[in-house]
Amino acid sequence: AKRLEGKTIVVTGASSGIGKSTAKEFARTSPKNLKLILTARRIDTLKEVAAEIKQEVGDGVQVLPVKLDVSNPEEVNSFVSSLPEEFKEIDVLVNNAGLVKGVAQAPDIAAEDIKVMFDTNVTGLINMTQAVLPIFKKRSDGGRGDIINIGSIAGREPYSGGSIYCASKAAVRSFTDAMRKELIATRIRVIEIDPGQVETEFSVVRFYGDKSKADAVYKGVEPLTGDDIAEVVVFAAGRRENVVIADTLVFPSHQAAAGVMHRRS
Ligand code: NDP
Ligand code: 8X3
Repeated sequence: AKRLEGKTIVVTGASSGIGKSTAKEFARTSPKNLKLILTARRIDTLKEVAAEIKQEVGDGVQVLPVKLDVSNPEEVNSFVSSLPEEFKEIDVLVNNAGLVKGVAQAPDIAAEDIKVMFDTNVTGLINMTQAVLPIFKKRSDGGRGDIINIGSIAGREPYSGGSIYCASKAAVRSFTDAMRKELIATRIRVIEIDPGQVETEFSVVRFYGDKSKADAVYKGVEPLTGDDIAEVVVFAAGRRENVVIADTLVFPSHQAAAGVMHRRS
């Protein structure tokens, strides 16, 4: 917790699921002088998350909710310059915002779904990284700071009905691995955390708001929670500076691959 003291942390997609849990876990772990910048499209929900954090850990943590659509390059470009002065020195960027749309297979995948998945999961993550990296690179030793990218088992193991989502997460993985090599002469840590099945709003979004279809995904299984992944994110950020938790795959105990799940009937 001491290592995180005084840090400025950005979490994208902090209005729900893994991102919301991550924001709370940082606040709980290091409630002293932490500066949390919470971003997502739903600003009202972010404000609720900020209030919950304040209520839980008190005023040692400064929380700034910022409305930001990572798929909109103009919004990402103006993100850093529009931050209040005391929040500009970002130390940790958690690129978590992401989504899946549908289970359609080629040639029936809606153009809009393809676009939103790539614009958010890939281009959004890359643009956020490019916006924040100059802040890291100005620091000593060639640069300091953490980029923590939330990938997925889907990026390692493509499955039918998920071709675009899987391709988007494979792109995250390639971008992350290349960047770690590019930044080898710096103290910037490039970290990827790949969850297996986590119960969040993920499946509700996949099924365009159909809660019963989403619930069916988790029927008879025991998925991870957002908090489980949040603990891994905060652990990685809290290591000694020379320790890079470069690449982590996290399953619930009844999952062994993208499509290998033990289901109680
Ligand atoms: P949720 O749907 O619960 O949360 C997704 C978050 O991303 C929301 O806060 C949402 O906020 C935000 N988001 C979506 N689109 C945008 C956008 N254009 N700009 C900014 N924020 C956006 O899902 P999860 O918590 O499960 O997902 C988080 C990450 O984890 C994603 O990258 C997902 O791919 C990954 N993941 C999830 C797994 C799972 O099984 N749940 C497994 C492996 C990886 P808002 O709508 O307010 O913008
Ligand atoms: C989410 C995991 O396998 O449901 O990234 O696509 S999966």
